[in-house]
Amino acid sequence: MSVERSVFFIIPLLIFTLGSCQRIDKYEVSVGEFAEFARATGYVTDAERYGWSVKMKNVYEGRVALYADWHTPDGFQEAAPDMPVTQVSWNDACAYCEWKGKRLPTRDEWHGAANWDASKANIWDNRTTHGLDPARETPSMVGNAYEWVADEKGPDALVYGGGHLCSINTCAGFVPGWGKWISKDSGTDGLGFRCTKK
Ligand SMILES: [Ca+2]
Repeated sequence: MSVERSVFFIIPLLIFTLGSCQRIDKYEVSVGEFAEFARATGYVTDAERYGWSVKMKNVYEGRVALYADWHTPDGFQEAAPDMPVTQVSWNDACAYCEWKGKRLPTRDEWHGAANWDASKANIWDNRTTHGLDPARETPSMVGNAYEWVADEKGPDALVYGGGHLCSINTCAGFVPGWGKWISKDSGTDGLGFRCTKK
């Protein structure tokens, strides 16, 4: 194959690949990144306004935890900057992405990105015992924090993918299409998000 002919085929492939890579942020938003947003804007999250949020016991059960917010997801212990930010509502997630000049991905976009890197995204973490991992140390969209996506329906919005509390028998097992509608102003200690380009 001549050089010209090779370039002709390679360039479109690169454009497609880069475009796919950049579509959705590679990592969940971290506590440190969210802190930067809060400092710059003075933004107050829903959980901070309420003075409480939900701490999950397992994938099915949660309890009210006083003073639980993104600083202290369980109400007591300060979250490390490299951990995925949690105790953020859909409203909070939208505000952060907007500040970054981005937005939440839709369910279809999220699903597409997970499929795009199926070798990583669909591997079950099977690390359900030790809580969340740092945002930049987990290759899996399906594992670690659950994630808000843009889809909304009245007072609710969609939480998509799996999370660290899921096992092979819960959250529809390996299927990255598991989703749950919950109130837009609520959060848990295992629920975060990632943004995508507008
Ligand atoms: Ca995740």
